[in-house]
Amino acid sequence: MAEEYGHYISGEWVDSSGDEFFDVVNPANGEVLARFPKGTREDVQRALEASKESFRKWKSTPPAKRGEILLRAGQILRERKDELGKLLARENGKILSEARGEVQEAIDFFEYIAGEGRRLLGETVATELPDKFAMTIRVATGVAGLITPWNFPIAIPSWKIGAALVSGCTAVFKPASGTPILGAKLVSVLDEAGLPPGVLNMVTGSGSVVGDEIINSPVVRVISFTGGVDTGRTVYSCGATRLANVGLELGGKNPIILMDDADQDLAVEGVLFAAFGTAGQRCTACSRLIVHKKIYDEFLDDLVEETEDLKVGDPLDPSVDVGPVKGKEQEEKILGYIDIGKQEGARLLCGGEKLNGGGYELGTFIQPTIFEGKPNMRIAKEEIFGPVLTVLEAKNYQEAVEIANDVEYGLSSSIYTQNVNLAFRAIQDIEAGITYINAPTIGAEVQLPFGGVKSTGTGAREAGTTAIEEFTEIKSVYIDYSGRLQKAQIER
Ligand code: TXE
Repeated sequence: MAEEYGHYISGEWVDSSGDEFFDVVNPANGEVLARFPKGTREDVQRALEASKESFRKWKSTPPAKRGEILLRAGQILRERKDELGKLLARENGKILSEARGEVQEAIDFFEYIAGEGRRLLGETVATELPDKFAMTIRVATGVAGLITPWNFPIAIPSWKIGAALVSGCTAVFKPASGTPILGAKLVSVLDEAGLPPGVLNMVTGSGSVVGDEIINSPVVRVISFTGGVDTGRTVYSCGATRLANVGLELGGKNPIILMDDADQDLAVEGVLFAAFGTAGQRCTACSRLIVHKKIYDEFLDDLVEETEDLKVGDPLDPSVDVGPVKGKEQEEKILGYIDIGKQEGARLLCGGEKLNGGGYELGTFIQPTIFEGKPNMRIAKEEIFGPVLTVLEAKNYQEAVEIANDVEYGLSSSIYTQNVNLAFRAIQDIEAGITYINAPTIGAEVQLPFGGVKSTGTGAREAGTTAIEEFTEIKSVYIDYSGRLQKAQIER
């Protein structure tokens, strides 16, 4: 019998006011892993009320104390890494090594952001008037609405929750309905670590009901959202009507540029990992490979051969390289793009089919697919979010960068070259929030800011030294101890 969950409100696991549930399904074999309530607007209001009630006390809790709870939670996650890794592989479909890596990312971030409890740095600033002192301090923004996608069921929630809580915000958290289990596990770990009731609340359910109630609530002062661009636009416009702070982390169409002097053996490994790791379902996945014409044919032969050797199967099987895509909807979307690629004249070099038979029919498995295409094709412009790589030829560096930048997204990017001058030029020229040199487009570390430009986001950066900027406001403070009225800028 699949485990049945409730919502987490005011420190308790409670029933929904409604009586509808949804199943969480293992994409590798259709196994029902758990049942969660389809939250109602009333459930969200209860969670918002709890967040609002606990905000004053939480924001005045010494930040070091707030950080200690996150540190404890990180330790508990460390102790449970094996159990959570296996569960994540079954819930999301990513292979076990990547699932364990994702749990590690949550551990790393909690341990990193806990330290912010002893920073939350401000500045002292010289004033223009005598006997007057000035400084800035960071203050918690307020109740946060945290909405997360299915591709990183514990890491992305940990980024939002960790930064919000250490900043002094309280929160209502809504995980994607495809992967709420690891979100629930993260919440229960924080509960066990001593998080006071009402500080963090979790309501599961649809984006159109639960998500919509959160983003439209006047109680929510900051919304942090990761998901698709279309939904991101909806979230942004709802937040804008209330002038709420909105942080968006959306899609990507991430390029790897391969120059003629690249270390090709290194590059093949990097492309395989970035294009087909997590079955291509990372916002930082490499979905475009731009290859210098001098090495194009030779590299492509090698890449196709290596790709055809990738083993697709059950994520818990240690010999498997690529797991299933996350469910029927994703599978149909990806297969739809493969058809579009064929129709618009791209040359299919390998893959291109759904895997059936031999147990594959129980899940949603797609062969790692490589197209040879042209920059103006839809498969070279639009986010497919699956194991589909489009290869493009460039005659030189200049053309490669022009192709790389000619999409609406700007999240991650990479160039393989031995030429240090070219590497630094690419760092300047490529329009992206992240650039790797001689490494693939995936593999961000939690101590650096994460986010993108153009349609990838709204400027907010998660993780790293900037993580708290999404959840704090700067207050400027002037202390006049002259005992007389002093007027800045005005002649005496
Ligand atoms: O995202 P959605 P999905 C891209 C990727 C993928 C596409 C759709 O291309 O194929 O987005 O994925 C909640 N108000 N990325 O369906 O629909 C929803 O319940 C408030 C890239 O996962 O945007 C879920 O919790 N909330 C991305 C979250 O928003 C709403 C990772 C994301 O759902 C809502 C994931 C609404 N009106 C997908 N509608 C990345 N950058 O990694 C939905 N939601």
